[in-house]
Amino acid sequence: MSELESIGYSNWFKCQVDEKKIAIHGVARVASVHKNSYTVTKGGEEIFAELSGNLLYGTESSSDLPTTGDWVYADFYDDDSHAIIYGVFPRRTLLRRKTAGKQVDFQLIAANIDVAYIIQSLNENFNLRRLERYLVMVNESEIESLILLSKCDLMPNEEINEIKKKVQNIAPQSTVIEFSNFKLENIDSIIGTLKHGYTYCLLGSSGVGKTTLLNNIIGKEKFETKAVSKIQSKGRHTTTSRQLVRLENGAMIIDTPGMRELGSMSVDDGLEETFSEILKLSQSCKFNDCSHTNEKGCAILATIADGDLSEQRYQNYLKMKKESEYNQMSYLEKRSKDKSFGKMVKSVMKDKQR
Ligand SMILES: Nc1nc2c(ncn2[C@@H]2O[C@H](COP(=O)(O)OP(=O)(O)OP(=O)(O)O)[C@@H](O)[C@H]2O)c(=O)[nH]1
Ligand SMILES: [Mg+2]
Ligand SMILES: [Zn+2]
Repeated sequence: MSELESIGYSNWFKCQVDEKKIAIHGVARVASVHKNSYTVTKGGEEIFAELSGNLLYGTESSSDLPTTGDWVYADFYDDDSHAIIYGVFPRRTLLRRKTAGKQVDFQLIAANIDVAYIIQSLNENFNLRRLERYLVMVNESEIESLILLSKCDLMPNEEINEIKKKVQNIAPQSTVIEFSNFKLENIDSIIGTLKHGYTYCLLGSSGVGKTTLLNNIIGKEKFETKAVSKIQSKGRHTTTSRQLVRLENGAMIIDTPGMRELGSMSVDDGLEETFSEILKLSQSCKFNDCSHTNEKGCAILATIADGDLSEQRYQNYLKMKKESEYNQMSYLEKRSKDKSFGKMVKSVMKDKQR
């Protein structure tokens, strides 16, 4: 296996190669993103990198610029001490969220992730609705998800089991593992889910214990293999940027800064997958165009009435669906909508003045 293959350069990416670019450039993976620079790796040391002028000034959307986990075309200089990036490979998966504000703009979280670890702490941070939001974001990109409940040292077992049941209810397909960074509980089970050549991402609010978990994983790995890799020994994972870390066992993990709030997301497929039982129910409503608000024969309302579907979960679904519909409109669509809204307001005002 080549060095690139060992850091995730699979056949999928080889098939996406741009023949013209590959003829004149090398290939590397983005390990971290900084304000005006990047680091990239070919499997060994991280290499300082900058964007070519064309890429920097010729790119229309910030979403087309490299993010952590991206595969890029690059030239290397002075014994691989620095590099220039010329282009970004198509992404197999992409984690992104809508930025605050009216304009349709996305903040990229990471690219080419195979599995996302969604982390919530069992004590103060636990929130099913927030978990649903993360699941939707992850499902939208066909990334597998695993749910980790942190700080289990702070909660009695019975309560943990109650919470796990609730989580399993909204995410029947996902594996759910409770763990403690302090007591090192289930850290080995988590390490057991990390596979060679795969890329993982730690997601969750600030303070849930993502970085502590990563350090525990690295620490355990070092202990068990008694080998220290160059990247790991630097051991500085200040979580202000997204950093790709390569483990001894060949898995890669990206730690991310905690997200304050998870903005509305561009979703649809993700919604359908996360709320699949609601979608299924809607197919047995009596009327095809059922709005699930007051119709007789509405399967969703009946299920809520029976207590088999939580009203809150349904409301969260409706809210996210609305957000998603708005987000899926293009910028121009939104502007014209806002304009016609403006016109309407004006004409209403005129009518009033008459
Ligand atoms: N009780 C308890 N506290 C923990 C555990 N894991 C982490 N903490 C504490 O939680 C705090 C936050 O941990 P971090 O690992 O920095 O959290 P993070 O998710 O990386 O946060 P950001 O980088 O801000 O996104 C620290 O004070 C940790 O000591 C745990 O298993 N149990
Ligand atoms: Mg952190
Ligand atoms: Zn209905």
